[in-house]
Formats: sequence, structure tokens, C-alpha cells
Amino acid sequence: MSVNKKVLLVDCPVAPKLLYDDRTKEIMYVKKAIEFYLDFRGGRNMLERKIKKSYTLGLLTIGAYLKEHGIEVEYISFPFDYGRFEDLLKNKDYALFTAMTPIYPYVRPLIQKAKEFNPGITTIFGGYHATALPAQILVEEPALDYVIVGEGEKPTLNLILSSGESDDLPGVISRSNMSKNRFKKFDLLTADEIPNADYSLLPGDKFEYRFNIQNTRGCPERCLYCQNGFFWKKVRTRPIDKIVKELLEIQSIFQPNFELHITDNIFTLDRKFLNDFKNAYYDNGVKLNFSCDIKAEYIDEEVVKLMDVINVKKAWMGFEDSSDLILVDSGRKNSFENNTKALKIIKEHSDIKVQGYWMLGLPGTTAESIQYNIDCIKYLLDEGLLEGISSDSLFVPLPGTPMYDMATLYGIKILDNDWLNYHRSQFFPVFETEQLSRTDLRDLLIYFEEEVITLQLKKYNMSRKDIIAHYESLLSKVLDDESVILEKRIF
Ligand code: B12
Ligand code: SF4
Repeated sequence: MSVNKKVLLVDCPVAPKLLYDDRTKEIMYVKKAIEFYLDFRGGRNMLERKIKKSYTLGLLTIGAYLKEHGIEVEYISFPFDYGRFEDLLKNKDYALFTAMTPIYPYVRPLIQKAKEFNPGITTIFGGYHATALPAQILVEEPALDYVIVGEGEKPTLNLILSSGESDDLPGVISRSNMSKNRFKKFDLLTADEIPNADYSLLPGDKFEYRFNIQNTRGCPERCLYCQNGFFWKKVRTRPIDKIVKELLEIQSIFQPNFELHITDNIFTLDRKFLNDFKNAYYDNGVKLNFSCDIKAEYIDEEVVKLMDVINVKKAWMGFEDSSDLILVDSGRKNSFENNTKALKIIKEHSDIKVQGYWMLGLPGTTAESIQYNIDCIKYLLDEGLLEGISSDSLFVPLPGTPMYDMATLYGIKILDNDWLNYHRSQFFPVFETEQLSRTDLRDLLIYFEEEVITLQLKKYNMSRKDIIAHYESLLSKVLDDESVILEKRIF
């Protein structure tokens, strides 16, 4: 069925300019150098992957869903294809925009430009930031017609089919229904209905893109600093045959053994699914390697063996903080002991390399708790349980999470409303807590990073100079590659 409507998906996978001074800039550089050194040391040269173009998966699944329903869809990625923006907008009925919180300041001018280039177009904004603050965004931005909250496929289709009668559509927020729909009714797909991303929408050579795959939407946990548990509502795992189709499509673009990142919140959530995945992997000639995110509560011997057998090479484990009290106050049902136990199981039963995520500044954080985290990291590195510590360490209270929406309840005072500063890859907190001022936290974070860098360099017997030289030699090889030229423009 053709609906005779044309949609432009506007992506904006930018890496924004961050607020570094010379010292923090150098720290971030060394952290990156260590991360790539560890990958390289483990036989994984990931730099080429990191430098590829990103895309928003959800725009490609919405695109697939609309196309399935007879709607014409095109995709544009800012800043790469910006030269074609005005032209592509000309014959379109709808322009769809997406953003995570710190990226919204880059997307807002694009929404305004879309209306300027085509005043008749209907502009729709969705995704994590939109879902957190629909009314505020609509009030602030006159060039925006609708905000869609939560999972976007169904509400977008319903809005397009509704021909303007949108007031009662679940998930669709407009200026006229803003107060009535403020309780954000979501309109969810069943697991079977979740479409595969339509990669044919991506312009140019697919090899230029940094592919991920998501098997499961949602997370059963409700950590107070995270949007995921609240955003996706129900946990749904896609049918294995659809997943296999997508894996084989990605495999055909890259070399065998390409390492694909699985973006499920907790890849090992469901043992039955892992078994199905393993069977499908071998029955269908999948040869990919994987990396994924894990949580200690969902790790045991059987699960680790399954991960190993399907070639998971690297996993990121969320510690967030080593203090159990801070975890409890953050709604995180876990403990340092449990994390350590999971790492021991992984070490004993697999070759999977694990990096730890830390997120410092949660309510209850003090100078003592930061020192305790450093001591715990030293223990884990000394025991060979962790390969290293992953990049961004700053906690940011993001809209859509209880720690932002009800900040005072958690002893957080928000001090900054500039979304650009809500990026975790920096050292400038947008808040203070009852225990720490903004500058105290910043200084402690710098201290933490310096100590953790020293611990890692010592473990691998490298100097700061060596690690940077190694990084720059890897980088120069990758930057000679023609396929990454476009990406360089945004660094
Ligand atoms: C993969 C990933 C990345 C990748 C790629 C991001 C991308 N462009 O897709 C990378 C590594 C680049 C990344 C980076 C960051 N990320 Co990230 N990322 C994820 C992750 C793990 C998966 C995203 C995903 O693919 N989801 C699945 C698809 C299907 O969902 P989706 O793309 O959001 O689309 C659906 C809905 O959101 C909605 N929707 C989305 N857009 C639109 C548009 C319209 C018009 C409509 C109607 C609907 C709609 O409908 C879609 C389909 O149902 C999520 C956590 C998770 N597991 O979900 C975090 C997550 C999205 N990231 C997050 C954050 C904060 C970041 C960073 C800002 C972190 C930082 N450093 O500060 C950076 C910013 C990047 C930058 N450019 O600087 C937060 C977002 C929270 C927020 N309020 O913004 C999340 C939720 C993690 C978390 N728990 O906090 N990320
Ligand atoms: S932090 Fe992880 S476990 Fe907690 S709600 Fe978010 S995705 Fe789920």
C-alpha cells in the first residue's frame, strides 16, 4: 500500500567540542591512548572502527517500519551530507529529528533550517532527550510541530496516517494536547514487530559506518541515574531469525571476524536467548566476533561459557562506584563483592577481556569514597581481573532519570542548563551534591583519573610518552585510509 507521503530522517551523530583545559585535554588523550593500547595488545586494533561514521539505529528502524507501510523515506546525516539538506527537504512532508541530551543544541538549528527551507514541512523530534522533556522542548522551539515520546515506530506511523487528527495518539505530543498528554502514554511494538534497521538508507559505502546491533529493547532494572529502564518500559527480545538476517547482512559488509558491538543493555539477561543465539550463530555460518555490556548479577559459569563460544572478545562491566552504600542510594542492586565474583568467573572460564565503567559523583560521593574506588581498581588490576578502566568517569544527571527529574530528593543541585555541558567525556559537573561542590568534584575527578592512569601504566610497564607514541603511530596509519576522510571533519 502506498501512502503518498515523503519523510526525511535527519541524523546528527556529531562529536561535540568539549570543555577541556590543557590539563584535562591531556588526561583524556592519555586515556584514549591506553584504551587503544590495551585493544591492540589483546590483538584487537579497534581504532579504525572508532573513527568510522556513527548513525542513530532508531532512525533506521523507524525508516524500515515506515517503508514497510508504504511511506517513502530518505536519510541525511549532519554534517556529512549537509550540502544536500535544502534539496532533500523540498519534496518532503515530514522531517524527523533525533538527539541525545548533549547533542540537542546541534539538532535545534537543523529543525529551524528545515522550516526555513520548507515552511510546509511537519517537523517531529523524538529520542531520549525529547522523551525526557517534551513540553519544555515544544514551548521553547516554535519550528517544531510534534514531539514523540518513547519508542518511535508506531506513533510516527499513526501520526502520518492521521492527517492532522493527532490529539489522542499515544506517544504524540503537540502544543494542543501538551497538558492532556503530559503523562506520556507510550505506544510499544511487540517483540515480533520490531523491524530490522534498514541499512540501505545509509548513503555511500556501508564500510564507512560503525555498525552496532541491538537484540533486546529495554532493561528490567531501574537505576536512578539511567534513562533506559524507564524509557523502553517492557523488555523485548527480537526473533532470532531477524537477528540472524541482520548479522549476516553486516558480516557481508566487513571481513570475517569483524568485531560487532552488541548494544543490549545487558546482553546476558536471558539464558534461553543466549542459547538460541549460540545455535543460530553456528547453524547459519555467522563468523563475527562481538563486544557487549554486562552486569555482574547476570553472570555465571554457564553464561560466560556461552559468551566465549560465540566469540565475545570484550565486555564492559558497569561498576559505577565501588561503595555499596552509594550503589544502594542510586537504585543499583549490586555490590563490589558481586562484581569481583563475576570477574573471577569470567577469568576462570573464558578469554574475554573486561573493562570496567566507573561513574563518579553520584550522591554520597566524598574524597574518601573516591580514594576507596582507586584502591579497589588497584586490587582488580593487580589480580588481573580487569584489563582496564573505560573512558568517561563523570556522572551526569540526565533528564528523563529520577536523579535529574527529582534531583533535590537525591541531594543533587542542578547548576547548569546548557545541554552542551551534559556530556560525560569531560570534567565540569553541571551539579553539586550535599557532600561536594562543583570544583571539589572536578578536582577529585582529575585526581582519580591521574591515579588510574598511573596504575594502568605501571601494570603494563609503559610510560606516558610511550603510550602516546604508540597511539599516534596507530592513528597515523588509520588516517591515511581514504574511507575515514569524511569523519575527520568533525574532530
Ligand atoms: C549505541 C549507543 C551510543 C553510540 C551510538 C549512538 C547513536 N547515535 O545511536 C555512541 C557510542 C556514539 C553513544 C554515545 C553517547 N551516548 Co549513547 N547509547 C547507546 C546505546 C547503548 C544504544 C542506543 C541504541 O541503539 N538504541 C536502540 C535504538 C533502536 O534506539 P534509538 O536509536 O534511541 O531510537 C528509538 C527511540 O529512541 C525513538 N527515537 C529515536 N530518535 C527518534 C526520532 C524520532 C523523530 C522519533 C519519532 C523517535 C525517535 O524511536 C527509536 C525506535 O524505537 C544507548 C543505551 C541503550 N542500550 O539503549 C546509549 C544512550 C542512548 N546513550 C546515552 C548517552 C548519554 C550518550 C553520550 C551523550 C554519553 C556521553 N559521552 O556523555 C554519548 C554522546 C555521543 C556524542 N555524539 O558525543 C544515553 C542517552 C540519554 C539521554 N538523555 O540523552 C543512553 C540512553 C545511555 C544511558 N543509559 O544513559 N551512544
Ligand atoms: S544502568 Fe544498566 S542496569 Fe541500570 S537501568 Fe540502566 S541499562 Fe539497566
